[in-house]
Amino acid sequence: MSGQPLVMGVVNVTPDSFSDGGRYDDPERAIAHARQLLAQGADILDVGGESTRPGATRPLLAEELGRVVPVIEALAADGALVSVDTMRSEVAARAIEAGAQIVNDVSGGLADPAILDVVAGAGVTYVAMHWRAHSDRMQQFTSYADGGGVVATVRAELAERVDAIRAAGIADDRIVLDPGLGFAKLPHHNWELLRGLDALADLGFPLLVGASRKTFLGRLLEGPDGEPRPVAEREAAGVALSALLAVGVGAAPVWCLRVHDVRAHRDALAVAAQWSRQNADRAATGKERA
Ligand code: PMM
Repeated sequence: MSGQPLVMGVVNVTPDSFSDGGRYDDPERAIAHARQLLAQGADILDVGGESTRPGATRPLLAEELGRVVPVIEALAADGALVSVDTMRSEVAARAIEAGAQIVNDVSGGLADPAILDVVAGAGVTYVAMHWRAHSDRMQQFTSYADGGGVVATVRAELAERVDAIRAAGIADDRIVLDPGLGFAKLPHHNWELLRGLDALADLGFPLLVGASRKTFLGRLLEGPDGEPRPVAEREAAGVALSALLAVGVGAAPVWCLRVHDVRAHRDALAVAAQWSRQNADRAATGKERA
């Protein structure tokens, strides 16, 4: 592939996020954690104040604002490239004022369509993820049988979002798409999407992938008792996946990986880069590098 994926470090300022719930739920702790991710090589810091784990209930608007705005202000003042992980137009607007340059909307504009106008007006980058319903009921919407399978259906539903995003006036070079791993998906759907990224890349936009610590990895590593591997013990599987995606084994290149442990994923990308360099050298000279 050409170039390495960017690394987006997750900064969840939430008491109940499924991957790191409650560890960074006050702004001071979140800022300290985010600075650590930056020092480990995060290209983007993704600051979110709403947990989207399966079954989660939504915070009040004021709660979400109180969580993310001070964190974004501090990180933007540091000079970091900050994205705000929100589905709310009001939060997106305040986050942009505070210095966010990317709006990461897991609902792709479905939860609050006015978010598209906010993004268009500000001229910032917009990440549109594949989404079907809020987290308290999304796992009721895991049927992809009617649309030709999960890859074709997600592609078609993302294409519809692109139409709405363009209609709101967001420029093509500001749009990023995301398959939405774990959102209204069964474990096998996530694997099919990862193998079918080419079909999504074919829509013509950069891809962001968020696999880090998700349930489908826990299911892959389930124990003999049938219990999924606990969240805190899924990191290595996610790191292996990042290396594969970076090398582009059978799938389209990914523009950005959304991860929790930035250092571990950076290491995976270093291995992938070396691997790709050697392959390129071998192809060019027929020899291996010493
Ligand atoms: N996953 C989560 C939250 N935000 N944003 C994008 N663009 N893509 C994702 O896959 C995504 C996201 C949920 O994971 P977390 O609770 O670990 O943050």
